Formats: sequence, C-alpha cells, structure tokens
Amino acid sequence: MQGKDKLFSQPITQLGEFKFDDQVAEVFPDMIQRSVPGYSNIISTIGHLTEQFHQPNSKLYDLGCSLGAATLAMRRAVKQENVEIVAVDNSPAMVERCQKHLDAFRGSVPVAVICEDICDIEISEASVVVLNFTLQFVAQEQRLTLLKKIYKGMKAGGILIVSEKFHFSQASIQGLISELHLDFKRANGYSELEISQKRSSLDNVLVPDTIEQHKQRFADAGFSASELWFQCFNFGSLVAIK
Ligand code: GEK
Repeated sequence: MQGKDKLFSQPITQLGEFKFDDQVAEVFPDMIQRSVPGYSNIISTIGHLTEQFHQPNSKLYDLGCSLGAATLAMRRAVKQENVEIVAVDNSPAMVERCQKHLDAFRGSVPVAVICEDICDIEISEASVVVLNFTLQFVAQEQRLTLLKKIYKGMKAGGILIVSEKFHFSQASIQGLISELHLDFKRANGYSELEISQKRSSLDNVLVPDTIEQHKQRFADAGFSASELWFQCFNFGSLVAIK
C-alpha cells in the first residue's frame, strides 16, 4: 500500500518548499520512521498517557494528525464514557488517507477527521491534546496564540503532549547533536543527496525552538507544570498539565 521514501533520491533542479502533498502522504510512514528517532516510542507513549489522562465527557485532539498514527493510539486507549476524538490536518492528501486508515481498524470511539488549519479551529472540553511534530510547522509568531487557545479549551487536569525537533543555543552542541541525527538517517539508508535536498526544502518550513523556549511558552500560555519526558538527539517530546 504505502511506499518507500525516495522523494529526494534524484537530483532536483528546482527544489521547492517542502509540502505535505500526495507524494509525501504516500510515503509518509516510511519517511517519518526513518527520519525521526524515537517516533514509535512516542506514539505508543501517547496511547499510554491518553489512557491515564483522558476524562469522561471530554474530547481528545490530534493536531496535525497526518495519517492518524497518534489518533489510532489514542482511540485504542480510551476507556471512559462519552469521549470523542478530533483529528485535524490542513493537508487534503493527509486527511483523505487518514480517514481511510482509521476506517480500516475497528474502534467504537467516534473520530472526526477535519481538514483545517489548527490555528483556526475551536478547542473545547479537551482532556488530551497532541501536537506530535506539528508545532514546528506553525509560524513562530503564532505558536503562543495557539498554545493559549489550547490551554483555554482544556479541562483542569488535562494533558498537552508536544513532540518536536529541537534547536540548541550552544553552537557546539547543535553541531554535535545534528551530526548524530544525520548518522541516524544514514544508518536508515538515506544518501547524502537525499539528506541535503530534504534539508534545503525544509528550510524556513520547519523552524525548531529550543527546549527552554518550549517550556517558557507553556508557562506563558498558563500551564502550571511542564517537562521533557523523552529525548533522542534533536528530537523529543514534552508534556504540560493544566
Ligand atoms: C504523526 N502527528 O504521525 N494546521 C494543520 N495541520 C498542519 C499545520 C497547520 N497549521 N501545519 C502543518 N500541519 C503526525 C505527524 S507531520 C510531522 C505530523 C512531520 C500538518 C502537516 O500537513 C503534516 O501532516 C503534519 O502537520 C506534520 O504523529 O512531517 O515531520
């Protein structure tokens, strides 16, 4: 069904900005597994945290759901009554495949798959909110506004899970850790050409923050507690609790 990511394997003369289009959606599971260290661990822990934190009569949000990997993990974890999942992505190619993917598995919890910008949707009665490698694609000046909206739409005791690629403010550390990530990609079969073309196309599209910026933003949005719960090289995941 889904293929191997060879999108950047041949020289591309006019390298445009990275887009979540049909071609990317088609190879997405392979691309994310081979590019993001710890991705599977994070997905399964999203399920675990959902089981612990979801509340009866509440909504669970997967913001930037792509093909719905986190949505599926959340759906499997629901034990409480009257819970609805809202999965949102602004890529029509992703949303179409996400719906098919979810339909292929059995589940009694209703899921609304919505094609919209996460900055424009309403959030309400949320007990679990997931931004799994999505915030990094939102314009930096909109990130705090988005987090404030999420905080406002969450129930007390609810959890926000934010997974991201990180930047490090010390140049030597930034260099060392990005090299470890490049070695991870090489070990997963990506060539130097693929790595450099993908990197150029993501320039200005994926803009990473430091871990400190994330924690400060959580506090500025109103969250009383937050912590990094996972890190592998320049990728990781944070939780914030309302
Ligand atoms: C997973 N969470 O497999 N509004 C809605 N969607 C957006 C926006 C936006 N403003 N910006 C980006 N996206 C998934 C992986 S991928 C991560 C998430 C990656 C969407 C975009 O269309 C894409 O599907 C997703 O966010 C990012 O757990 O590719 O590195």
